[in-house]
Amino acid sequence: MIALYDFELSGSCYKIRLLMRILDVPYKAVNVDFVNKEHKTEKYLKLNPFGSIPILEDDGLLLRDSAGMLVYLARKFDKTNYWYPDDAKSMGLIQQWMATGGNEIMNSAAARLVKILNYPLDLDKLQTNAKATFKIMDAHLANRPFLALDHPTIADIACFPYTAMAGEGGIDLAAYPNVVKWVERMKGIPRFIGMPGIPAPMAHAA
Ligand SMILES: N[C@@H](CCC(=O)N[C@@H](CS)C(=O)NCC(=O)O)C(=O)O
Repeated sequence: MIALYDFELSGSCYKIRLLMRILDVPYKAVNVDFVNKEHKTEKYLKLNPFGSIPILEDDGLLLRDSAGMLVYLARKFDKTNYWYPDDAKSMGLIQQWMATGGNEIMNSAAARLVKILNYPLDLDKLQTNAKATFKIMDAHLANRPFLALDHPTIADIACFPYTAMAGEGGIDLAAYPNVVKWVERMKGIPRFIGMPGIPAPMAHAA
């Protein structure tokens, strides 16, 4: 069975929990004591020398990056190819937003770490960079429902958590109304689950 090295408050881990829930993939969660830096211990650095979570283990395969995991899970378990269609155009569009989710939007993740775990990082700079990204996303979402295609894909999942939780990093999403609507649209996905900081709508609450 798949093992996900997981921490409840991690938006990166949540990306994987969300897709596995949507695709109904059974897995075992292994809780990592992130606050006490268990992911930096020898045991975990053997699994992921980059010292981050999530880590996913499936049948001898080890994956250490959420984008790689989303691709792997969608390709392996989504028989309809809905979440990661395999034509060239869709893949290009999806990959570029997956990269945004792993790069620019992580400014929002880091701002949140400063606010909730006192990480010694430049909050002002992180917030400024995150806001610049949300401004671009807001313009992009003005005339389309989802980031890459006309339906949700793994690109939306990659960008979702740290956008939805921007407020926890001191960034007010109200300035980006199309982003706010997209966040709500994401919450309407069948089988959607939330996490602390991203409440699921009542209809989906387990
Ligand atoms: N590229 C990685 C990065 C994930 C990431 O940044 N994870 C955070 C937790 S949400 C982490 O483990 N950071 C290491 C640390 O802060 O010590 C991915 O997307 O999986």
